[in-house]
Amino acid sequence: MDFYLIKRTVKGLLILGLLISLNTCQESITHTETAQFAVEVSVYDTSYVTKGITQDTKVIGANVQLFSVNYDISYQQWTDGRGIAVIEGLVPDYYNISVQMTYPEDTVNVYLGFIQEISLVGSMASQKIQGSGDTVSLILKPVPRVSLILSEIYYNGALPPPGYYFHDQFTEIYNNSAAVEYLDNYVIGNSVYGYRDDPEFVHFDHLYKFPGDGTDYPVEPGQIKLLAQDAINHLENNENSLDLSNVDFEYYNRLSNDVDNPFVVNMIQLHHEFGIDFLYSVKNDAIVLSKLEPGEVLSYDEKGHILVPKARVVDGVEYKEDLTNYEFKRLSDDIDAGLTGGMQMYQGKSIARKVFKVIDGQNILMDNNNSSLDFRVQLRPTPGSTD
Ligand SMILES: [Ca+2]
Ligand SMILES: [Ca+2]
Ligand SMILES: [Ca+2]
Ligand SMILES: [Ca+2]
Repeated sequence: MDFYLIKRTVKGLLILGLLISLNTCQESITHTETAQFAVEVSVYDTSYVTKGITQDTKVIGANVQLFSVNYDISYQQWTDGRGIAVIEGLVPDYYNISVQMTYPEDTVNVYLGFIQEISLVGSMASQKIQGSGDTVSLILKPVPRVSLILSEIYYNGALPPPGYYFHDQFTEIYNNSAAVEYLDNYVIGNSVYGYRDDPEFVHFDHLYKFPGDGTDYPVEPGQIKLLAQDAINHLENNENSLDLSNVDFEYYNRLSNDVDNPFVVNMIQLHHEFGIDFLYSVKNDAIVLSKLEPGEVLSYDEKGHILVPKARVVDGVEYKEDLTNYEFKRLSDDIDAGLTGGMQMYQGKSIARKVFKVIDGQNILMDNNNSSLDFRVQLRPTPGSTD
């Protein structure tokens, strides 16, 4: 079976080239393993889905991706009839592994009796793979379909001049479903580091709520709502920035001298621990969208961070400057099993979801709860568009 190398960046090639030449030079001195090897990744699904379709737990045709932690190389392969992906050309390293499987609507309908596409995902972080004797097994879990998702986040800050301009951050919220959904009762915040293993709650140091009494702020299928840190024309402050004066919502911190565009609806402040505004980190952060019950009262942890029950989380995205740094992730795998970003601050870039497919003219965006798979970096932000 063919082996696919999907993304071998120039940097990866250079490093690999360097490694090979170093190893060649040092052959007479050291005896480090220079040979590349293959590893077998076995993929299982113990849920009703695969058992119902194939009468077995092994998953055939799953997409397996390995990301080398130290060498910036990624590999891709599909599982064969045994539910095993044989991935060749590895070098000893730690690997982040992501697996994704989609059963199309018609398959689900034939075998399970309802019309719905089902996606299964699984992941492992920093798995040590040293040689062909190592084996890897992964169990997949179905991804629940949600309607509203974070489709683009521009957190990175504008290119100079002037330097260090970060007031132009924005967030896109997209209706990825075929039904109207209302932003009323939704909250958005940034998750604090250190609580990834809390099974019950996500801990936030900032949390803001969309206004409305239940049906005041509809989002049509395929429609985007834009939320700015400040809804002004930032081009007046930085020539490489954006005009965000016509967005739908803005963060407004009533405790500071934050700007307030009277024509743009303010988000309601539920919790604000520090800063003049709700500023996303320009390097590392985790943004989470949740839907509260009407009138729901939230509690706090012992450090004063506000708590949202994990059962209310609708979508979450974690980004880091260093994409190999899984060890210090904030979000648990069920919210975001991956990491996106990987860029230096103040580059004027954004992260945006990839288009999975188009149905009746509507972009359906990728949401496997794994931002390593679902997101791409955009050289220029595209507020208001998912293309
Ligand atoms: Ca603001
Ligand atoms: Ca306003
Ligand atoms: Ca998601
Ligand atoms: Ca966009």
